[in-house]
Amino acid sequence: MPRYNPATIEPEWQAYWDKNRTFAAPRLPKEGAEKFYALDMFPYPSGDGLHVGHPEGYTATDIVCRAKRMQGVSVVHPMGFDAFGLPAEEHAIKTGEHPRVQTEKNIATFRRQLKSLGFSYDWDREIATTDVDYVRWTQWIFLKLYDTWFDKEQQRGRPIAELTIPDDVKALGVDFARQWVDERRLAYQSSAPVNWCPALGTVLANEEVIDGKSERGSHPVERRPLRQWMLRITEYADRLSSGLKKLDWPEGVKALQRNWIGRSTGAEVDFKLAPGDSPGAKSDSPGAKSEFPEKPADGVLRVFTTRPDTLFGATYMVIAPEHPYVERLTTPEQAAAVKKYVEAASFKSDLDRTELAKDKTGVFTGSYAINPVSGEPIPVWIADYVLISYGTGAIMAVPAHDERDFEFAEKFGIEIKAVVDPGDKVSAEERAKVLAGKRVSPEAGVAINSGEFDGLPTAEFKKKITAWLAERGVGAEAVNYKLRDWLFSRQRFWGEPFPLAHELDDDGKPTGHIVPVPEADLPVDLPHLDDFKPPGEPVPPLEKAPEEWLYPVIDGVKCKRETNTMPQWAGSCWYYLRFLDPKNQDTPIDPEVEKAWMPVDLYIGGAEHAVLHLLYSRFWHMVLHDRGVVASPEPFQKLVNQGMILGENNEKMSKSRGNVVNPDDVVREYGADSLRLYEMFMGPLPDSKPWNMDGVSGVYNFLGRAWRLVVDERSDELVLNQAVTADEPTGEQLRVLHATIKAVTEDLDKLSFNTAIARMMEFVNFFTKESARPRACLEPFVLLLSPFAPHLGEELWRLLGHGDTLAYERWPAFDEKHLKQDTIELPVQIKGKVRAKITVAADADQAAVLAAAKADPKVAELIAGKEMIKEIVVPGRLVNLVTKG
Ligand code: ANZ
Repeated sequence: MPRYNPATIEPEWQAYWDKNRTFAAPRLPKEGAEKFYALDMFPYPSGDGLHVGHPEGYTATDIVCRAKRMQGVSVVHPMGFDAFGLPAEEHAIKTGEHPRVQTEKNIATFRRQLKSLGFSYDWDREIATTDVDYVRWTQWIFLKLYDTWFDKEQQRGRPIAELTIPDDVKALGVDFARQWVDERRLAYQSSAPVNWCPALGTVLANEEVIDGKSERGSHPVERRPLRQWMLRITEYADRLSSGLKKLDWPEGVKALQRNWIGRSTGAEVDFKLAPGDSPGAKSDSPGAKSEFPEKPADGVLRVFTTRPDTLFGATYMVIAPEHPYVERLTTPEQAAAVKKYVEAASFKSDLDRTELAKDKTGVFTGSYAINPVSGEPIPVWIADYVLISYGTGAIMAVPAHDERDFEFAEKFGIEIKAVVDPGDKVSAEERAKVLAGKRVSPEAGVAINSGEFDGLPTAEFKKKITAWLAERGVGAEAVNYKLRDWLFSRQRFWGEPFPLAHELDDDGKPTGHIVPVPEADLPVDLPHLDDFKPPGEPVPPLEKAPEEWLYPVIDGVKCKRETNTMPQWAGSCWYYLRFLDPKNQDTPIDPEVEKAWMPVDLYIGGAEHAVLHLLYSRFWHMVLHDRGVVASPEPFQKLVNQGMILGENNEKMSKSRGNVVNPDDVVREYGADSLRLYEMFMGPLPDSKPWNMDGVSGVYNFLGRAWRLVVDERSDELVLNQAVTADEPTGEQLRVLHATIKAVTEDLDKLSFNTAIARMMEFVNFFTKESARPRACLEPFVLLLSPFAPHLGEELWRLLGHGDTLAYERWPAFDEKHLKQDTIELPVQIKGKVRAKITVAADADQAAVLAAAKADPKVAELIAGKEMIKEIVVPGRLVNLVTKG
């Protein structure tokens, strides 16, 4: 009758843990104990509920946490919800129901599901990014980003005219001073292109645009410039890159982050525009010594190049279609073609424009610029393979040595002039082609066709030419990052409002001044809307907010609130901090608490967050660190990416394929312990693995065997199996137990859960065959099993006579001495014939083995009175005694 029945055991233990707050972590780590902060990437509470991919990483951290608690470590293991986002807003647009209502329903489902899986979260710490109290501190942090310079320079609260800023800036007046200060803020406004879909009447996120069309309905999407908020993450590019060194993260993720940041070194070079549009006019080479100005002078095109050594081979220039000089450089004859080209480019995303394989397109402006080293005029083109957002938005094109330029020059018949001889880096045939301008060669080599610099190796030439340009004030060393400032505003309703407003003049027009909402007035909550439909223009839905929300008076100043909202990334940038001090009303996190618990010791989540989330949150953390809010320099010390769980046929699980496994169904049929154990047994945590229901039933059977090891299934009562004894374990039983403890403990340290489970299976197989199963072996085993199958663990522990939860029982220790086989049996030969068998300690030395052999009664009888000629002991194998006669 008392069969293993997770459906009754599991809810009981879940209720017990809840009621007793078994996993509540203290405010500060226990004194004298090691601390451990385990973090899961918190889920977005979608309407579909939990997916089997979620419990994979969640089970892994949970196992580690449960084992650590038993090892005396002070553990904090929180959970919450990343709850802003599009689907709730779309639901609101369709039904008119406030996104908060939908979000709360979804959170309730997720919470129920997570609890049904027996995770040892400290639920007292639960937060959702949409909680008004959480939003308050997200806004508070935004203000820190906005005001950084003021705080750093201790200028807060001073009027512009009294700021300590350079005199030459001050001399230019208040507006200029304000601009100077704004340039030092980490949050600033800028016009950036958005994906505007006229048919849907809404702005779309990049993920919602596929090949220039809306994901929904496949309508054309335009890129329209819009005033936006940006975060100056580029200021932290270097630290974001160098800080990776010290982190225990997968190398692949580090490489992705480094590539994303993409540090490039080279030079900026100024090209003077040719006077008029005549290609004949040769200008003077730069002569007089001068400084390279911070911004290019009027009538100068500045480029960024990683190969200043190829300057003599620059046969044309390209500016991005968005470059401010487009109009100025376009001659009347070219105007129509340029207009058409620029418009077409506005429909393309950066990705569409830069993919190497794409056919190069472009249009000539009709104007020329002067190559600063040769003094030759070269044509200026507009082409969309040059991005406005990188470097200076303009390039010198060197078709002989750059692949994109080569393709472009071939297509448009532009001169290709080799200036680097690749030497023997390529075949003789190839080299001849390069030198003749018939092949592109990006390799380094030796300078040719470069005047006085001929013969210099590339690296040396780079340094020399950069110095040469700098001396003449037309160039300087420069570093560029692929990383761009973070476009931080969205034209959405369901996000955090910015804690900012725009000052209005008496006529109700914006003066251009920004008024931060005072800290004491935070949070700025979202207003009530009757209609969530997008406004039909590329403006935020909050433009339709009620007047009393939209037009506040702040410090006596009439304002209009900022109507953009923050992106979903904002909330996930700092949730790990709030988890540590979720109820604090005075600050986002008490510094004492932060210091004691941070950094996160183990962060597990999907590889899809390898770049953005981890970069954004590190950026915020560094800013908070610089502002003294947190002491830790980095948030996540160790990161592990779980692999993807695929459908049975090795395909991605998706609704359209109909192969999604619902964890609720698995729990109903097999129980949470089986789901947990199965997901850990599927294979190594970082690997992708296909789902297989037979596998679930396999681990379910294993748990049933573990149950029967302890419980008498044939009895009507829930009683112990009669094989469970108080006996001393045999040597072999001890050996199996200690080998299991050792393997499981070490595998846990390596997060190698599947192998740990395999060892526990061996244990169960062995003890199932033992007719006497000493408690001294079963109890430690139950403790070992409990992090993996916590409900079963608790239940067996109780049946073995313990009143309380095992959550804080001491983790079993292993003793090396039991790992060896205690005794061995050896044959004893006399003159080559086996006469007896002796049992000796496995590690007995030769003398002891020999003594034991001679002491055997039979042997003693046979050798009595005989002369010994030879005594041979082959350790571990045999003893051979050779006697005379
Ligand atoms: C001349 C040249 C010659 C270049 C040569 C390369 C090879 P990374 O490594 O990505 O930093 N570039 C600069 N700004 C650009 C922009 N906004 N859009 C597209 N391309 C741009 O590469 C920098 C190189 O990419 C620069 O060096 C420039 O081309 C191009 F044999 O200048 B190079």
